Amino acid sequence: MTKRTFGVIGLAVMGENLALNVESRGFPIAVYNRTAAKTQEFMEKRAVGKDVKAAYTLEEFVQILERPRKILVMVKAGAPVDATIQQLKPLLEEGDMIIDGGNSLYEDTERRTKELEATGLGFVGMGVSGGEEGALKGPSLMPGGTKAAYEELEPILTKIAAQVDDGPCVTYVGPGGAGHYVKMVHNGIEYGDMQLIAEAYDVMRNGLGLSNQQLHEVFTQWNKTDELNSFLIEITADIFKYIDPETNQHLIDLIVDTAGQKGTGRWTIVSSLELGVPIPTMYAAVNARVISSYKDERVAASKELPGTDAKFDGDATAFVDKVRDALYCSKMCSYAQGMALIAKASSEFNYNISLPESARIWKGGCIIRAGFLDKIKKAFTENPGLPNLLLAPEFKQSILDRQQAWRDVLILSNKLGIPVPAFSASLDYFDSYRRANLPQNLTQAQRDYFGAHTYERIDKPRGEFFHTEWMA
Ligand code: NBP
Repeated sequence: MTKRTFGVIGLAVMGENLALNVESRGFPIAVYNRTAAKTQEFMEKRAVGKDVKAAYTLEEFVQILERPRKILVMVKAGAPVDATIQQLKPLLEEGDMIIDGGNSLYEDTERRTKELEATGLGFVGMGVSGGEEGALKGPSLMPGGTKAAYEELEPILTKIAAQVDDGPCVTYVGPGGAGHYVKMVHNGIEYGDMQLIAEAYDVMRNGLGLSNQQLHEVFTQWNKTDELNSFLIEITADIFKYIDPETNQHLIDLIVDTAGQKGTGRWTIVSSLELGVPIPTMYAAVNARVISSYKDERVAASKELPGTDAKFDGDATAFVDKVRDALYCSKMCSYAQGMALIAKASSEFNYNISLPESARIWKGGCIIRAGFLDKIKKAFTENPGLPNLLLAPEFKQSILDRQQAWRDVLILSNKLGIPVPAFSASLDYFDSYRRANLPQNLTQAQRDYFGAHTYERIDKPRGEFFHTEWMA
């Protein structure tokens, strides 16, 4: 038997599909899963006639791989990744490489990279986005870690990744945990996008009174626009037309309004707090999922805490365009926050991440894929030192042209009592960022008053600190 070019450990939905993707590009593969029955099932149901060899022990698995061994670990993030690495390590030889394609915390990836590089092995922490379908047909890949290992893997990764007009959706992101960091922020942005779309839906459904059919038409139309064309808008349009075969009703109306989460949104927020980068849109999105989970309390509170009887009495069709503008403005703010977070992490952790490349590899395959990412790529290519995406000429003009509509949507939502936390957080971000003066002069005065924390003065050079005995 010829030795296998690529090995995959972990045959759940992602591992299976990535394995088949690699095989379909002409690379002989080996597979292994902790539970042998799953391996058997995969071989019988999905690998028939394919160049796949199953191994039932890790010893057998490493023996059938050509050297240097290239092993993709696609198991549940956290302890299972460490357990798998510890079992593999004694079986590998210098130059072999492990790729962790799970949603691992970048700090874990940092630790694992150091540990494996110290033993002469390569370690690539690779964010994978695109879900089941992307894994099979072409995901967005965000690999970081051992550079030499990435170079060995590049011919395979560039073939299995999604392909867009300017190349495959993969690049070497940076050392250590850089790949998983960018994947984490991708997921934070995904939370933001999904929440913003949910708010647009709420305003249009419960504020303007649009039907599911009308919402289907609106999102279909939005998906044809330069600004909003994206995977998430496309699937949203589909969702509004889906009829539940059991009840013959729109399925969307039958789904319980509590959103789950697996933790990458929370990690993004924790990191942003540690690095001191404001990402209020993503924070609002995570909080919105959390409060949605308080279903029983909300149902009880809805009987105790009435809002307002106000109704929308304008032209719904015209207002839909304002909602579209509010969504686009908020989205620009959310991506501005995400890119700023990546830039800060890159300098703090010496990741040397290219912002145009980060935007480029999200153009295809992943959940946040959108036409608009090309504009982000261009903005950071034209001005690598851009302090904030909102200052790039195109984004600046887009937001200035739409800001009144955005404010009108917030005014209406507040009037009707419809919560729009991510729209609001985005507008507050915009209004805070664009203001030369904020009220934190008062915060400083208070801090100095009760804690002698000192303050700087506008009529003295920055860096000179003053304290006042306020009680005197
Ligand atoms: P899961 O996250 O559900 O993990 C299941 C796999 O982990 C099985 O192969 C299981 O083996 C293995 N495993 C577990 Br659990 N504990 C193990 C251990 N101690 N040692 C060895 N193997 C162990 O699979 P998934 O949904 O395919 O996701 C895989 C990774 O990709 C995750 O990190 C996930 O967050 C990430 N991801 C998922 C998606 C998605 O759309 N699902 C998208 C992007 C990234 P067993 O069969 O023996 O139990």
